Amino acid sequence: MTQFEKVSQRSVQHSKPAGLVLQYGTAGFRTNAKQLDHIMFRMGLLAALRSKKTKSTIGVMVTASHNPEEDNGVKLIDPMGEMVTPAWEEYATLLANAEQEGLLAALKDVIETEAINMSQDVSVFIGKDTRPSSEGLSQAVLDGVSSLGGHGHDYGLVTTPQLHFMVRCQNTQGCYGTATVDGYYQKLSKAYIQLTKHAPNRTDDQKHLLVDGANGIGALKLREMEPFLQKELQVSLFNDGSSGKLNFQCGADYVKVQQRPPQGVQMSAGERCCSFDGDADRIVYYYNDSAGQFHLLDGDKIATLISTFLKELLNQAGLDLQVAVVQTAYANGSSTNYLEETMKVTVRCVKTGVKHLHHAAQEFDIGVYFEANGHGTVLFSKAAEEAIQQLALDPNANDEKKSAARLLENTVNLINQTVGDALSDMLLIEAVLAIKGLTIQQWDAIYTDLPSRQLKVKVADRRVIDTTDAERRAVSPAGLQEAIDALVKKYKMSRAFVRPSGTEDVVRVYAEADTQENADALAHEVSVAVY
Ligand code: 16G
Ligand code: ZN
Repeated sequence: MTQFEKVSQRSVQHSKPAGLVLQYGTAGFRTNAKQLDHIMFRMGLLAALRSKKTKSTIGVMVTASHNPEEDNGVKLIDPMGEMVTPAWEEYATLLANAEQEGLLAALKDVIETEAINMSQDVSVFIGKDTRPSSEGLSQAVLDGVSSLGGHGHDYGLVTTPQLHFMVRCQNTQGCYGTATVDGYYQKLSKAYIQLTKHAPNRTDDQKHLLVDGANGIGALKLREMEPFLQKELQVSLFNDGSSGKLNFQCGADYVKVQQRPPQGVQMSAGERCCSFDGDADRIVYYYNDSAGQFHLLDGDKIATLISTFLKELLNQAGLDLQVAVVQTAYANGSSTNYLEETMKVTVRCVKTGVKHLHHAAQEFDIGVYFEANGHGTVLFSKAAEEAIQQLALDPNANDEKKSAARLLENTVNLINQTVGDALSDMLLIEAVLAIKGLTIQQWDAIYTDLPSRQLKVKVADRRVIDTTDAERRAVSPAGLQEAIDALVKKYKMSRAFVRPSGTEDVVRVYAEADTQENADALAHEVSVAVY
């Protein structure tokens, strides 16, 4: 049987419902799990082709992140552990939507366009989250890989960032770490323990953190990692999946959108808490003050804490490396202002979606990127990593510089540079707070968020809205931006924008102003203008 006959035969067992059309969206395919079997098989095929093309290991993660438990989805991971390149997102959509009888032709199209050598070996890493549907769907991916004669390595239950990490380890021959879950824990925990040595005399209270695992994979993996941390972090884990439903009234997305603590977490005043999302690539922190008021520390606060820490260390080390922070239009105006005016850090604003932030961050020596929703990481250029390593080993450097360089070195090792990672970000934040001797209240007080409001508006066709300037201005329909400008002028310290969602059939509205009432009113008025 030829390869193509095999694909044809197997694809019948993963047949596509006629007429169903799905897009490889901002973060891969995502919809009700019942509609995804053929997509998974076909993404197995595509991953096999991408592996042949790049002569590298490719990753396929089965997850729908913060979506409800009934949904599922799939993301492809490129050789350096980053998200798959945009041209291949198009092939993904092409393959996904080919009717059953057109699948082989679509496949051959990709092979021809990309001039793929079909005798090349295939290596694909596969992972899945804890959804009940993930098991069957990841089998469908494996089926796709093997019908093109490929070898799929199934990592089973892992977080999305763990799979990204392992793909990078594999393709860099171990330079980045060992491509196993234990290798991941070892690398991160070693760096974390080294960093916390710079914060001696921490009390057990200071080492204590409440974690909301969103009833997902992050909870499982945090339990596994705990022994590696040698009590330098003492976790009380809630929503660990033992009874609650995934992402239901808990998790990072719930906390950020609802601006309230998750269900099922017992927090006392001032206690430091964080929430992961359903595949553990996002994190937000929060606490209740003594008056019972809830305070959220989102991606903007995290980016500020981390970039400040890095900048201080670079100064101490005497290293002339540029730190930049990449944000989206959703970044709170106070954070941008603080970073630019007080920290004198370069700030870049890009379109929503991790791939845009990641890409922009690659342009700097050190690029810190975070979406306000808590997805983010730090990228170090090769030159920056080398400068740090050299200084750490330099026999002529003075102790202060050397010590700063070693801290930077361990920081680099603690960060998952492939993608935002709740476990890695959590350890970094805990280490930074410990080293700087900051409580969560002190961190929160670095700047005060402007009150903001997000709304979504259902319209007949959201694609009539087109934006520019990193989604901060609408270019169509005619007159909309002028209307928004006029509304914004009515309020102090105000800003507002609209953009079509990339994941839902809605238009999103964002507004901020001097008071919560004004932010609410402005958001409401703008949504009326959209409608
Ligand atoms: C996806 C993106 C996230 C973005 C969100 C916006 C990735 C991995 N995830 O979840 O970064 O914030 O979409 O959704 O890129 P929206 O377009 O519906 O507002
Ligand atoms: Zn996620």
